[in-house]
Amino acid sequence: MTVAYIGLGSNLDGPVDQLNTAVKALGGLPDSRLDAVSPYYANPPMGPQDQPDFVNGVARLLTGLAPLELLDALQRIEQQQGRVRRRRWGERSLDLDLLLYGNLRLDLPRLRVPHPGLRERAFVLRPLADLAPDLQVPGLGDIAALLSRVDSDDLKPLASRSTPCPASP
Ligand code: 5RU
Ligand code: CA
Ligand code: CA
Repeated sequence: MTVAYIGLGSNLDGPVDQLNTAVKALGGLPDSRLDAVSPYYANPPMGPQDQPDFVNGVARLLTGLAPLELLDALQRIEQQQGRVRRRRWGERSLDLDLLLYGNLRLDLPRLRVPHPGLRERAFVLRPLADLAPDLQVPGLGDIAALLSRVDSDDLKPLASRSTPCPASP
């Protein structure tokens, strides 16, 4: 079994529900066990800014799937949830990224691991650090040093991943 970290993102069609549904689907993947899910963070879009804020988080999966098998599985979950995507770097209802796969480094046409955007993205580094404060990112060093180099002031932790607000009395 290999420890894989999956980035979760959405800014369309009920982002928190999208992430919760995806987390359930991750838990059902063959030959795999969902190990932990970070808090979710609302945060402004990077790239094109004329789109809604995102909700982002990270899940940790123990898996016997090979990297490309896992990538296929992530893309199937995106499709099963009816992924809508309008333009490059634009709004989408669900984005699942394979961020890390053990200590592997991969540079394939379909898949680069560690994820090439990791270094500059607070919305990935912060939840990764929540799950694994002592993580060593292959080729990039320790997560705390990486996190200290980005601005995470705009990340707003959401109160809960899935518990609805109680009805007022
Ligand atoms: C350029 C810079 C393009 C950073 C992209 C997300 C990037 C995003 C996301 C937030 C994109 C790739 N912004 N922008 N969360 N994805 N906050 O998941 F990430 S498009
Ligand atoms: Ca992404
Ligand atoms: Ca993606």
